[in-house]
Amino acid sequence: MYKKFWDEKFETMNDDAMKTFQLEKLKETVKWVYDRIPFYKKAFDTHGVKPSDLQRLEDISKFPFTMKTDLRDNYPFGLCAVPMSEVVRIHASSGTTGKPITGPYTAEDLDQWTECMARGLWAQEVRPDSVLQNAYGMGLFTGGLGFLQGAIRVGCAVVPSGAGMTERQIMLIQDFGTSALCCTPSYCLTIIEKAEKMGIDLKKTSLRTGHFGAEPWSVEMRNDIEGRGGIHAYEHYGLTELMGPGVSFTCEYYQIHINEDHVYPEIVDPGTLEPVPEGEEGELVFTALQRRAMPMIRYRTRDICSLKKERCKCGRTLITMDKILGRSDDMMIISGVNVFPSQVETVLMEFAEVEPQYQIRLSKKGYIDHITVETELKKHMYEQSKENIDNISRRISERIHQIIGINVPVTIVPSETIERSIGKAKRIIDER
Ligand code: DLL
Repeated sequence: MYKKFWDEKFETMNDDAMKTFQLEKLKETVKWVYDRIPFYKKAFDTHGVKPSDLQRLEDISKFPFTMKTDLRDNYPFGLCAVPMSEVVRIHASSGTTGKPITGPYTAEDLDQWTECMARGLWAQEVRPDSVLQNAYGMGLFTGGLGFLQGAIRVGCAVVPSGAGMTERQIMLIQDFGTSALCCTPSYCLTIIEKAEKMGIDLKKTSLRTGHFGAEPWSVEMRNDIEGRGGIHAYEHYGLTELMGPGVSFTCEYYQIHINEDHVYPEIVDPGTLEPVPEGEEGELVFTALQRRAMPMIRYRTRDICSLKKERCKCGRTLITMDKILGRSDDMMIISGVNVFPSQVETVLMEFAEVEPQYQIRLSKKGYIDHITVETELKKHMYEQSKENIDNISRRISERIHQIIGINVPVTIVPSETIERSIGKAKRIIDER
């Protein structure tokens, strides 16, 4: 019999003990950065706070935020607290503009990250007898090596297939008896679609679990993946600035548990930057509790979600977060309404005729911003009369209006014209 939890002590720690642990680590961390990183010393001094001002957990709100721009301004290693001789790995996120965000790790940081990954994978049924196919991009991206390390620590058989070469992924699933597939949800859809085209039913393979993350995806998308892939679709969340994946993970009840002994979460109002009451939506902010190379203090993730401290049936006491609605950078304001691509996805996925592939195109007509949603139909549906197709796009448009409250034309594009993703799907095409 395998143990139920990877790290029972922390995963089931009671609230008071966790708070005491977090306070101790927070105190250490703010002192660590203040003493070692000129950026933080200046930021704290300008803000009029000292490490000794942190006496209770709530005192963290006295400290200044750290932003992506701070990382850019201090690129590549200005926020690194240790000499390069103590750094053993450097990851980076590609970033859409300018220089990447760097993520240096000491040996101890790597070990803790690995523990966080093993903890998540263990919660998700991965065991020494599992065959885990890791189709996250290997390289600077934290997804590939993060999952690799965690899986090695669990002791399962790892197939480091990397992202892409989809037919080969399917061959490996069949030939190697893959039971666990790790990739982005959009890449899993690409794999499922390809398998269906090849006449292979993934439900009849040894595949049992998916370990998805790195991009927003709706519950409806998850249901689609589970139904067509015959798997339980688990989730991971994280970001390069904090460690990569490993910040949080779902249990069997789809609750996203945060490794709160490693990262201290807060939700703030993105406008006022004041903390919001528990359960309310806002921007997720994290402070690293145990990192040495590049510990972030109150890092503004730009991810919109909420936190819940409820008893979970799985027995873990780790605080949970809701599914990420989207990044505030991806939020569109349409006729005064705030809209995230994931909300459009939720509506699209209500329609059985629609392929789970879409793009939101933003363009300019004169001075006016114009938005269209482009999606595909299931192949046999697309082969119908133009009238039927127009009818479907009108119905989707009406439903978007009903649910989200915005008027958006929906264009049905020919099958397979939307580029299939092998990593993070690009949902917004901004032509303005
Ligand atoms: O995407 C780390 C990761 C790899 C997480 C593999 C999970 C699995 P970055 O490239 O730095 O790191 O991108 C981080 O991706 O701020 C979110 O906006 C988004 N993101 C990550 N996981 C999820 C998720 C990795 N489960 C950014 N749901 C984050 C929604 C996610 N968004």
